[in-house]
Amino acid sequence: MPTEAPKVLYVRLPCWKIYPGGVIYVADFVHKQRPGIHQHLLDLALIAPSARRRVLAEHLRTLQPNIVAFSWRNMQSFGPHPEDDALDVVMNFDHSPKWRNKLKAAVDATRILWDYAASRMRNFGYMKLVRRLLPETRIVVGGTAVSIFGKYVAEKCPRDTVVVIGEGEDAMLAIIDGFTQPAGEFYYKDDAGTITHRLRHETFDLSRLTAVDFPYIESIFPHFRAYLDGDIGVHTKRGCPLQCHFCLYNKIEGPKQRYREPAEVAKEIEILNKQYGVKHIWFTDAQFFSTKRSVEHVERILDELLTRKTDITWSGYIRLNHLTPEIVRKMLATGMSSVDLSFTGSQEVVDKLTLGYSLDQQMDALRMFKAHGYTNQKIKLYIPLNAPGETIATLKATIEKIRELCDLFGRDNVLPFIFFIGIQPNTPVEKLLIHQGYLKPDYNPLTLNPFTIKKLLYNPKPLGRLIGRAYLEAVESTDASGEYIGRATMDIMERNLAKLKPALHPEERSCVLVGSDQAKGEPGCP
Ligand code: B12
Ligand code: SF4
Repeated sequence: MPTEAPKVLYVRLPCWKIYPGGVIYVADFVHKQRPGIHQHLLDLALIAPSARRRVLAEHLRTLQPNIVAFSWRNMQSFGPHPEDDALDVVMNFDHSPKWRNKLKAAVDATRILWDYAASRMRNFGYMKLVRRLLPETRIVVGGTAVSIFGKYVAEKCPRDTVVVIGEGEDAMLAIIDGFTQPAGEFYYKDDAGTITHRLRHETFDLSRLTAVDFPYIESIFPHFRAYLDGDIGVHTKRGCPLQCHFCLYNKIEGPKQRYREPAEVAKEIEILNKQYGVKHIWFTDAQFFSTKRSVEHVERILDELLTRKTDITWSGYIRLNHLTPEIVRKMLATGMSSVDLSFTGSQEVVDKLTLGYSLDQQMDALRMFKAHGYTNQKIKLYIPLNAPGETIATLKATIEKIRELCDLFGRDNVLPFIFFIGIQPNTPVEKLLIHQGYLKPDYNPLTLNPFTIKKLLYNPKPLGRLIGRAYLEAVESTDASGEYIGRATMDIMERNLAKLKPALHPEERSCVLVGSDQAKGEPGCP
């Protein structure tokens, strides 16, 4: 490493346009600790695909950085939902009664798979370009994708690369300081290609994350203003002590909740709002409201926002435990624009997925919203449809509860999101499905085998077909009516479930369809 202050080029790897909050927190922290260091942020998400290599090469030649630090957000992005065409493709391939649609889905799937594989190869290609043009430069890779698949990235990246797992502020600072006293968790591939792994021993104190110095960020990130008319991600804490079956956020961020100073969070939002005209904030915490302590922490942030009279709307993933009418009023008064929560209408499924709350209490909290200042905020329900434990009875219970919510908030405001569990590495649900033989113990979560990828989007028989057909019918009908696809899917499912007769063995989840579909020889739920 050189003796003068190193120059750092951050490269945000391509993904759908979304504010690069993670790497901005890292660069801001480094700047505050080592103001003399020259940093620059290049966001490849905003550069036309055909120009990305050229623009990166130009930056490398012009800036001659000593450290090139990549930020990689999504690697295994299959969690299809109605706003992602991969859901249509999987549904058509598996469940369309029309061969033409199945065939088209197979062709589309090949295209999506190619994009998926090619984007991964291109990302490693950018790292290799750095190694070729600047052989002495140290490469660093961080971000949520590598936090999950760090070992894999370490195997594929060039020599002398540090692959940072989880939060990156202290790890990056230690690398910039010469990497003689490393911090954080990382894999390191040395010059000989040997990979070593360091676990995190220290705790990063989140109160060190003071309000981002946006004028500085703008000075190193020419594309900063391109994000200001959309959602800006603001982090208030890290960690989640809960253990929902399908989730690995608690592994990415750790199980212990750590907090930023409420006044600093509010100041960050105030600057974004008043100096940069930002109107919408997404709180990027694993869960914005979760434990009792975290709710108290959020309340302090909301109080600060009220004092500062910010004019924003906001959203974030929330649970509805520990709310009081007072907090609800503050949430709405500070501009909460939607209630985004995991939802199933069956306590049995809540318990099977170890979501750790009472459904009755969740419904009471939603009624509390209605009673204390609710106007027309959207109620977005992320439904883990057909998760392990789902039965016809639980599905009917979910439909019933959605109906209740439509009566409460108005049909147009309730948005059931057709979401399936994406099986993620090292989660309890993955272990369960390996144990049940659904997945092979040595399956590769980053496989390019379309049949395994399809399996990772968990929607098994027999209910899978019922849901799939309802979804496909909803797509056709909503094209014409403009109805929200999730609501239409639930309606069609309700209609089809009403036609079901219990099978001979009611304890099995199988069912027999009576009525029009059966007349066409189409078993609704084989
Ligand atoms: C909030 C969130 C969202 C919000 C984002 C809202 C917004 N406007 O920002 C919404 C709901 C829109 C969303 C959408 C999606 N998301 Co999301 N999301 C998250 C979540 C919960 C937090 C991400 C975040 O912003 N964290 C806060 C910032 C501060 O932290 P960070 O980015 O991780 O950065 C830190 C470290 O990673 C590291 N770091 C980052 N860059 C760098 C660079 C260097 C050099 C270093 C050293 C360190 C470093 O240091 C940072 C600070 O400590 C994560 C899960 C999680 N708990 O992390 C999933 C997550 C990132 N999402 C994921 C996915 C797949 C998606 C979708 C593709 C889902 C879908 N199918 O549509 C979309 C894609 C969106 C897009 N445009 O790319 C995956 C990605 C990983 C993977 N499996 O490949 C995650 C990990 C969830 C999961 N399934 O496990 N998401
Ligand atoms: S789903 Fe939410 S509450 Fe559950 S473990 Fe994940 S982050 Fe925590």
